[in-house]
Parts: sequence; structure tokens; C-alpha cells
Amino acid sequence: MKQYKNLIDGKLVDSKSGRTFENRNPANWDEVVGVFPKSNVEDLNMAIEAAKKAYKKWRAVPWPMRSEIMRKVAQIMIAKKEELSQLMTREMGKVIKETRGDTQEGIDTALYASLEGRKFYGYTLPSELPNKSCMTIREPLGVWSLITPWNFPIAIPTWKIFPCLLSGNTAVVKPATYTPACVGELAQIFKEAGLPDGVLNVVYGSGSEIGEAILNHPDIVGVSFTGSSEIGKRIGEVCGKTLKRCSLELGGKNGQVVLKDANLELALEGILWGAFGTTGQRCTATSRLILEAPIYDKFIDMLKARAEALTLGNGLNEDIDVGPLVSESQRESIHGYVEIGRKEGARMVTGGESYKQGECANGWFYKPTIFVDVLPTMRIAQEEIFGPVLSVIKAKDFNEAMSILNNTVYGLSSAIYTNDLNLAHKAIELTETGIVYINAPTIGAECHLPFGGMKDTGNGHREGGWTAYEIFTEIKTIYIDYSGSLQKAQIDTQG
Ligand code: UN1
Repeated sequence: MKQYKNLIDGKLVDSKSGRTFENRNPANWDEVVGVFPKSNVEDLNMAIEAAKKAYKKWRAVPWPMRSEIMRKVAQIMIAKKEELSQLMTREMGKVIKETRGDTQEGIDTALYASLEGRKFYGYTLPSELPNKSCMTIREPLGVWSLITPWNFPIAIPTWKIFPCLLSGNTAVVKPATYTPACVGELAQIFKEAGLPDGVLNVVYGSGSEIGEAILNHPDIVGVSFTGSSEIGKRIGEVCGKTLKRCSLELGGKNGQVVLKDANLELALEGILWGAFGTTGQRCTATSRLILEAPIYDKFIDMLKARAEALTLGNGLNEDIDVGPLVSESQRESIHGYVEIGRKEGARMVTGGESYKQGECANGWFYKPTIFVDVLPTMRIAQEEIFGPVLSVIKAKDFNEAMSILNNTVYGLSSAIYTNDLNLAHKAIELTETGIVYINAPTIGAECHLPFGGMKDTGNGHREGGWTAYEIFTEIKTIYIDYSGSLQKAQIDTQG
């Protein structure tokens, strides 16, 4: 068991509160993975002060030189990939195949950043006037607060940290209390790679204690948050009052549509992975399956058999398909939704209870659960459950399937399985989500493409790829007049 400390101005320090908290292994609750400082506002203020001090120097470091550090971080992450992935399985629960993927996504994001620093271009544009040129450049904003979730303990922090720092900002990260260890290790890797002190600071603790102070701090210029829509709305509200920039990556109620002409075997693999991968704990997880009527009964039989064959257990075992939920309270919340589904009159064909056999007795396991005959208006078809619970809905045809797909306040990811080229294109046009997959599941976005959603899933920003850099930079528009005389633009020469 490791004792972690806050990272402030390059130094590892305890909280001024003197308090600590533990994170435990959700597959075996007796195992304490680490002990972390339970920070208070004083710690937070010190971290923000350090980030503010470091900002002036860091923003003056040329982009390509900043990206050299990102490349070194990537190299160290590659060397430590297995170690980080095993730690992640122990603190978060997802299976080792997936935590290796999570770490890999972090490495890919680091490598992307290491290239971006050499090509982060603006625009040059012609002027209306002779002897005048126009261009745009991008600049950092200052100190950012990065608030990261527990379901992707490395990948999502890297989505924020790399573009934030490469752009010349400094940051204070507050990782989720369920999975603080991965961020702690990542911060050490940045230090090892030569990141100057104070550029990246880490403060552990609960959002309910220090969250509001982060949002209200006058030296924080922006907040990047991934989590629930409820908390996201509160963050947006507070940031709005002081015009802080804020990027919100929130909930999902993603649907997979299977049309009658689809390759059903392929659609089956897709739904098993999309609904039960990461134990359903991705914001991109598939929680609604919309089947066209002629294949409804057949597909449900195929799905039930395969879902029941999934193995549950400690994710460090290479043969396990599904790990535990992250915590007891998540398991209670998911079971609460199962009870709601039953009361609403949906028919449960498998699952619906905790799994406590053998070594699983000591963890927060829950059986993959499938409800069929779900109506689009039921709560289990509308609310984000964030667990291995799938609602199957029947649609009479393509148009009805699309309207069910869009009948949600969320808009992150969707999947449409069909071999009809025309319907695939029509579906792309009609779908109200930020990410659309054709003949592939709702999960598995690649780190160099924009990631984010419409409607209540966010506030219009996109992480991933070049769009993440738009979040963390300001545009400066520059006009250079080399005519030697006052030249007026067209708007000022009308009469
Ligand atoms: C999330 O679901 O919280 O697209 C992030 C995916 C992953 C990231 C998911 N690359 O499934």
C-alpha cells in the first residue's frame, strides 16, 4: 500500500488538513491500494498559486520545446505500461485487457501532443487592402482546473493534461476519489520527464469539499470536467458568473440500432462489447438496443445466450470478461435502476442481481442484465445508469428506430448496424449525437478524432485530436499594415 501526497510546485506534500482517505480494490474491498491526502481549500490555494507562478515562464517556452517534454512522458509511459495498467485494474476494477487499452490511449494522446507542438498552426488570410497581411495565432489562457473521472483513470486525464500544458497553460488536477493513484503516477512521470515545477499540480480530495472553491477561485481561467450532467450544469453555472471558460463532457444514453438487413453476428459482437465492456461504466456505453421488429425475437435469444456466458471476476485474471463496479454505492444505484425497470413493467431476461460467487464475494460485481420489451419513455430507457444494464426496445421500421434513438436528452454516441448504404447515410444525417458509428459499437473512439456530444452531453466542446487544443487556447487575430499610410477597411469607406 502506497502513501500518496499532493503535488504542489514540484513537491510532494501532505494536506494542511492532516486528513487522508483510502482507495480500495473494487474486486476485493479488503485490499487498500493507496492512502491519499484529503485536501482542503488551503491546499488548493497553494496549488493554484504555484500554477500561477509557473505560468509566466511556461508560456514563454516555445511550442516545439514543450512538445519535447510530452514525447519524454510518452516514452516513460510506454516503459511503465504494464505497471500502470495493473495499478488501474486494482483501483478501478476493469479487466487488464481494457486497462492496457486505457494506458495506450494515454500514450497515444501523449504522442499526438508531441507532434502537435511542431505543427500547431494558425491561419494566414488575404486582406481587403494592399500592403497588409492578416493572420491568427493561438495563445494559452493561464491556470486551468482539470477535474477527472474514475472510469478512464489515465486516458481521460491525459485528454485534458496534454493539450492544456502543451498549449502553454498550467494546471491543477483534481482526480476522482475512486481512482487517484493513476493520476498520482502520471504526475510523477511528468516530473521525471523534466516538466518544470508548478506547471502540473495535483490536489486529491472530494469535489464536495473543494469543488466550489476551485470554480470560484479568481486565478482559475477555465475548468475542464468529465462527469455527470447534474454536476456539469452546476459547474457551467458558476463558471458563467465569472466568464471562466468551461468544457463539459457529460452523460450519455447511447443506443445501438440493428436494422433487419444487418449482419446479426457482427451486431451481436458489437452490443456485447458496447453494453458490457468496462462493466457498462463508459459514458459511451450502449445502454439501449433498438431492434427492427422482424429480427427482434431472434436477436434477443442470441444476445441472452452470449451475455450469460460472460465471465465475471478479478480483472487481473486475463480470462475474465467483466470486472466489478467501481463501488458499493454504484452497485446500489444500478440495482435501484433494475428495480425501477421491473416496476415499470419491462421484462428481464437475464441478470438483475449482484454476483457473489467465490472470490467475487468481496467485490462489487453485478451480473450483466438485459431488459426487453422496454418502452422508450421508461426511466431505464431515458436515464444514464452507468452499469451493465441494457434496455432492448422494438421499432417497427427504420424511421421509428431513428426517432427512438434520438428520444433522449443526451447525445454522445450511437451505432447503426445495416448493410444498406442509403439507410446508413440517412442515419448519419438524422442522428443527434456527437459520434456516430456505422457497423461498429458505441464505444472505442480514437484519440486523434474529436470526442464529445450534443444536447445534455456537453456544452459544445470536443476533446481528442486538434479540437482539444481549441478548448485550451485563445485566438489572437493580427493585422500588419506595411503600406506606411492610413488604410481603411471596406467597412469604413462606404460613403
Ligand atoms: C468514456 O466513455 O468515458 O470511446 C470515455 C471510448 C473511449 C473513451 C470513453 N475511447 O469508448
